Amino acid sequence: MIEMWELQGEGDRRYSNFSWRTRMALRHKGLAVQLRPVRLTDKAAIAFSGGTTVPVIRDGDMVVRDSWAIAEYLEQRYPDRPSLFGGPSGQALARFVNDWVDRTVLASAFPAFSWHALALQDDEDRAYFSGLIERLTGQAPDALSGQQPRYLERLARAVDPARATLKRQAFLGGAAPSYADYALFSVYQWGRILGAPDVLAGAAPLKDWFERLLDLHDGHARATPAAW
Ligand SMILES: N[C@@H](CCC(=O)N[C@@H](CS)C(=O)NCC(=O)O)C(=O)O
Repeated sequence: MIEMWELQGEGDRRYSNFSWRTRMALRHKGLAVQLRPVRLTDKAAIAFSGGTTVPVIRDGDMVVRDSWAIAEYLEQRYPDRPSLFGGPSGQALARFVNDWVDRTVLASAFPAFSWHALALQDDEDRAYFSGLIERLTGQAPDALSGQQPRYLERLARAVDPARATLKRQAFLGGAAPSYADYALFSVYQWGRILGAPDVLAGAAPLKDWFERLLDLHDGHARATPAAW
C-alpha cells in the first residue's frame, strides 16, 4: 500500500493544500493509501524524503516528494489505471494549470487564507507558521487579516478564466476531472478546511464545480473535517 505524509492540525484538520492534490490523484487512480499525518515542525518525520515539505509518498522502494512530481510518477507507474492527464498534451496543459495555481491563484489565496491556519497549530507550529507567512508574504499575519477583502477580490479576479471555462464544461479536464481540476480544487479545499470565508457561496459556476469535486471518489474530500 502507498504511504502518504501530509500535515495535521488541531481537530484532525488535514489542511495542506498541496497534499489535497495528491490525495485526489491517488483516489482518481483507485490506489489504496495509508495516510501518515505530521506536524508542521516535525521535519524529522519526513527527513527520509530529502526535503522539508509535504506531500511525500512511499510506494515500495520509491520515495517521491512534490505534488506535481508525485502526479507524474503515479501516471507513469500506473498507466492502466484511470489517467490523470488524458495523454501527453493533457499532461502539458495540466502542468500549465498547476503552475498558474501556484504562481497566480495562490499569490492571492495564500495571503487571504493562510493566517486562518494559525488557529489549528500548537504553540511551536504556530510560531513557525507565523514566520513562514511573514517570509512568503512580507507581512505579519495580523496585518494580513486586515487586508483580507482586498486579497479575496484579487483571488476572484485570478480565477476568472476558470469561471469562464466552467460555464461551458463540467470540469477543467472536460466532461471528466483531470489533475488540472485537483490543482485548483486544492486551494478551495484548503480554505474550506481552515475556516476561511466561504468565497464560493453564490459564485456559480465555480461553486457547482467545487461541489462536484467534493462528491467525487465516494465523497472523499467532503468527508474530511472542515469548516464549510
Ligand atoms: N512544490 C511543493 C510545495 C509543497 C509545500 O509547500 N507544502 C507545504 C504544505 S501545503 C509544506 O509542507 N510546508 C512546510 C514548510 O514549508 O516548512 C509541492 O507541490 O509539493
